[in-house]
Amino acid sequence: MNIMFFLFSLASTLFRTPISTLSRSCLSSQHYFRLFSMAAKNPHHHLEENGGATTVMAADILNRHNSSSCKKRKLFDIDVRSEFSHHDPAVARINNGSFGSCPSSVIEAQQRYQLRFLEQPDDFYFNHLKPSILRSREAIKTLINADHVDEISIVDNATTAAAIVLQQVKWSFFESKFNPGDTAVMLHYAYGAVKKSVEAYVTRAGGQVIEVKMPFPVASNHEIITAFRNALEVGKSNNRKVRLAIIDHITSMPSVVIPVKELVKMCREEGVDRIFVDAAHAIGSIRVDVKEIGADFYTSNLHKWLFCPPSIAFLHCRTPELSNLHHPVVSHEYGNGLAIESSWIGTRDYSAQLVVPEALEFVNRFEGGIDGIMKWNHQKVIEMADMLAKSWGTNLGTPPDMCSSMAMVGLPACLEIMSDSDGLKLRSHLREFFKVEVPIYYRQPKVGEVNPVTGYARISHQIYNIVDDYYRLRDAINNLVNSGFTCKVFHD
Ligand SMILES: Cc1ncc(COP(=O)(O)O)c(C=O)c1O
Ligand SMILES: *[C@@H]1O[C@H](CO)[C@@H](O)[C@H](O)[C@H]1NC(C)=O
Ligand SMILES: *[C@@H]1O[C@H](CO)[C@@H](O)[C@H](O)[C@H]1NC(C)=O
Ligand SMILES: CC(=O)N[C@H]1CO[C@H](CO)[C@@H](O)[C@@H]1O
Repeated sequence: MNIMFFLFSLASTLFRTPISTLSRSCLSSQHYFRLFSMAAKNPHHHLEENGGATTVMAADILNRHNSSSCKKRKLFDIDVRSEFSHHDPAVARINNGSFGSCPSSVIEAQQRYQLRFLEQPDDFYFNHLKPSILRSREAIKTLINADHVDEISIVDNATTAAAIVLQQVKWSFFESKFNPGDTAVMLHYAYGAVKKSVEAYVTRAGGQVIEVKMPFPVASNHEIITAFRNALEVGKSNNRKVRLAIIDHITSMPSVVIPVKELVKMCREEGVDRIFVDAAHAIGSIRVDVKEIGADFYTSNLHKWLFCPPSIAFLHCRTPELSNLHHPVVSHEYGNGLAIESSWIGTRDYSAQLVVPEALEFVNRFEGGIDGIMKWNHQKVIEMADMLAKSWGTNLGTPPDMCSSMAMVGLPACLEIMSDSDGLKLRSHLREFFKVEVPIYYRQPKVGEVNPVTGYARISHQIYNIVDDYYRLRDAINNLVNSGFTCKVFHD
């Protein structure tokens, strides 16, 4: 972005903000209590600085609790806005779960890496690329409590990580380690792209797939654990073996936090060969401890909730020396272990993979770092979901402890959402006429259900969201309800 434009938008935010908004934000946006040491620091750090932990200044801590330091907190507000000033200000996109977000300090760091490469590609390749990727892997290792950096590979996205694991399963069928008809168990709500990958690699290699029918709305972990146990029983029937379990940590649609630790334990007890946790949404939105979870493979994107640019994901492998995993695109490093294979798959832009330390530096400017952000987003998304459900006379799709930084809120039954297509069209309608971006889940009603809630909005909360974003959604829906709108209008 043009630097003048950047400065201009900063200044306009600074001067055009009405006084009433200023005082309101002091009262209502308590979240800026949580942001500190931002204004005092120069966000334009350099590559040479190795991204050590940001030190917290005593004055900032004091100011957090100082109710008369309104002006200072307001600066924090502006700081957050300037970090995200490239976002379209006209849209209340409470859909940060889908594509994530990247602050400008991290984008700038990424651009410095890109320039470094273009300035002197050979120098970058021979002297900087590998150590920089290693630095990102080290940071991820610490973040997810892995034992050794060899367990961490960086790949483009969760879909690629799934392909890596599933191709290995495919080879086990081809090399007769697995028998035709052996099974893979996965949730019915597994991510669409991952389901297609299972079809492409597992089904086609002779495996059978058992889908776990999960209830939604869901009342407790217990319901999921029971459904999973039943699916494992089916998977083992007729002398078959369950070779693979694919477990989402947070399902995408509907969004539900799955009790992975319990399910992994159950799989181990039942002798499941390999356990893959698809945690595309997890890092930065819920606590991740790969040792505690104990799966064989665990992947998460860093571009969804950890403020990295698109796209970067890690794949954690518990026993890298035994697992024989390979990057789906074979290049020079084939056979040198997945982490090394993945770190050079040819000439391309690796910059998104290099800025993990800068993204962590960004989150460390907040009270409590990433844990503080997770706690804050979770608390706020529940608060916003409750507010919406109360206004619409509906309920949440899950109890709060099964929400991450996303929550499912029932939409009024009178909207008559009758299909996936209705949900998609209502979403477009909200975008077009109300400038709200929110994904909508369609749930098939049970037979005989009276006035069923068939639509759920998946709302996200990220640090820059304000309550007005959710009021916009609330009012848009109430407006539709009051005007007698139903999804039938989409059918003509
Ligand atoms: C559960 C789950 N798995 C996989 C993915 C795919 O992630 P990507 O598009 O980054 O490969 C997503 C993305 O939303 C997801 O929610
Ligand atoms: C609180 O903020 C005011 C105004 O910024 C300042 O004068 C005062 O010293 C602060 N008090 C503490 C305890 O930091
Ligand atoms: C995921 O990564 C692969 C390469 O590893 C790339 O081809 C694909 O476009 C990426 N998909 C998404 C959704 O980013
Ligand atoms: C990437 C994305 O959708 N970001 C949006 C998250 O929500 C805020 C507040 O509504 C928007 O300003 C961002 O554009």
